[in-house]
Amino acid sequence: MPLDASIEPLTIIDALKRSPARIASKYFYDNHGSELFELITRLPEYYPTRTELEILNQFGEDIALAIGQGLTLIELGAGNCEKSQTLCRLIQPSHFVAIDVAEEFVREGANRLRSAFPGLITHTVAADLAVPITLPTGVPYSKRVVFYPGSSIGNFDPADSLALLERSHALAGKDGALLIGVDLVKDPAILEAAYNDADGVTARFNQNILRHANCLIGSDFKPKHWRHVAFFNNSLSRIEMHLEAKTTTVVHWPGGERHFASGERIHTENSYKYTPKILEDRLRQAGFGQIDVWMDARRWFAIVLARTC
Ligand code: AVI
Repeated sequence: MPLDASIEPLTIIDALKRSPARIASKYFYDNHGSELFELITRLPEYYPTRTELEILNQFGEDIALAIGQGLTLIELGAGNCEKSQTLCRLIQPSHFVAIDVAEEFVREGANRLRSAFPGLITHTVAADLAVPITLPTGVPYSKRVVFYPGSSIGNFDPADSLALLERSHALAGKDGALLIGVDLVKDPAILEAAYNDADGVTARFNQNILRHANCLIGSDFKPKHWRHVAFFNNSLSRIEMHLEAKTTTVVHWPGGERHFASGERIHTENSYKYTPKILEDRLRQAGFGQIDVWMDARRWFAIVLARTC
């Protein structure tokens, strides 16, 4: 299988050699992984996507009033730009900037948004959120709202999430804001069900990372030989996803190999669950000022508007 030259195979291999082994969660999202994630968002057990939309629909007018109109909307990890459609209807931005690693995917999404909102000036930026982002010339400097929906902040460890919030603060500029969706701490049974759906879609999503690794580093993982494991780690307030070897197995790649004992795990994802207080503290640490919070009636999810000054 051809190796992807834009990925550094060594980074993946180094992480695989560690104990416990890791594969970074960004490698979930090849084409098939992105399709599986779309399916996850529609599962009955996976409440975050629909709860966030519910909050946007219920409090849309209040949110729009707090944000204002005619500004520049910048969506992080925009994907197909679907979430921005609802927001654009509410706040009628003059400019829209879609940022995502998947350039083609995001360009199609931005095109769809332009057709739905004639007059909207759109820009796309292919960038990894883990590093500082430069916006194209032509994006206004003032009245910027950075939009980061879907609780994707949960997939960053505390230090990295702070760094991302600081970068969002810089991106929003002096008179800007961040509008962010965050999944909240709740009954572990509800959390664990969301990552262990009855149809096994999340299990396939998790196993697919091995197929993607095979493409990227030329390894010979057999996804069926790995069991999906997901549980809530209460002390770290996060869902952890792992892949557990069903039997003793050896995985090879060009120039190396790794032995896994039966039951040994590869850690593939953390999904941190916040309390409103922890989120607020982190936003303040990143430099944000006034904070407004909207939640659903069950207090399962929050949409937060944090102003830069
Ligand atoms: C993208 N991210 C917010 C999802 C989450 O819930 O952490 C990824 C996911 N992993 C398993 N299911 C969904």
